[in-house]
Amino acid sequence: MNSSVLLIEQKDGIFYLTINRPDALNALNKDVFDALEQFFKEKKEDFGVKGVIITGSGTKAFVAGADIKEFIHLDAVAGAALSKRGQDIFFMIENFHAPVVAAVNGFALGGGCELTMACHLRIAGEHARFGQPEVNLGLVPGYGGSQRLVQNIGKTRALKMLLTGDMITSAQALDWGLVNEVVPSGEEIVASEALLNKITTKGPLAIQKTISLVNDYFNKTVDGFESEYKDFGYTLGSEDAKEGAAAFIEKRKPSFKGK
Ligand code: DAK
Repeated sequence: MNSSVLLIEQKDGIFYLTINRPDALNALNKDVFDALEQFFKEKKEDFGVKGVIITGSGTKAFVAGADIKEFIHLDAVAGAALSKRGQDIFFMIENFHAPVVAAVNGFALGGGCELTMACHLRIAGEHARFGQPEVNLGLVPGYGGSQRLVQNIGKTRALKMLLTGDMITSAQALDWGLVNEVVPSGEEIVASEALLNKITTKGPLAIQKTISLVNDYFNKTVDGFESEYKDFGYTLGSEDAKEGAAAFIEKRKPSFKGK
């Protein structure tokens, strides 16, 4: 599976997705959404996938937003339907069983900032810029930005970003907790790999369940504490937990099987 707007490579269970529309600063159009949806649908139950890194083509932009030239002609009904579809695809990313890292190599604006927030972790290059400039176009965010920005940086800061449309630097994003790490420009992928390589040494079931438990905190229809004690029991009864404890006692590295 490879489309020209989404380049997909794989090495040792880590998938590298590059949004590849450099002439439009990697703006999200229908083809990009189709390709993202296809990838995350196909890999939903593929536990051979240990992690995913999403980045943008070139050095200037991660993703400079939804493709303004594509959505401008839509009416209210079509716009709402498209917004819902984009949200659903971003939920697939947020709920993916393995960690997804956004390697933010430049502008992450509007839909681009929203895409980074659908990922579990964010590594930003020093030159990266984040913003939700929808108000400049007379719009509100359509792919979860009004919700996930508040989750990530709090209401006060989120409202300022959303109401002014101003961009923030990667240093500011780090200070506000929007990204996990800032690295020299050009080192976003290497740093994302290092982070994933650390995570992939842990128990795969525990990683899966941790992602889902943290997501439960924000899911108004479930009780995260209830999920936690159930998942605790589930992981405690797993072969991985027995292997983890045995490895500790025998002073060796665990060999987890994801069972
Ligand atoms: N869409 C389409 N083309 C884009 C683009 C975008 N979001 N961003 C940049 N480009 C294109 C430019 O048009 C230009 O193309 P040419 O003119 O060369 O053909 C090329 O990329 C290079 O851009 P610039 O010449 O502007 O480059 P600069 O370095 O001067 O400026 C910039 C970089 C990132 C500051 C600037 O390009 C910029 O402000 N871009 C737009 C940022 C933005 O407002 N993005 C949209 C945010 S709103 C929806 C759901 C969600 C949304 C919308 C609808 N529905 C469900 C319907 C979400 C909307 C958003 O994301």
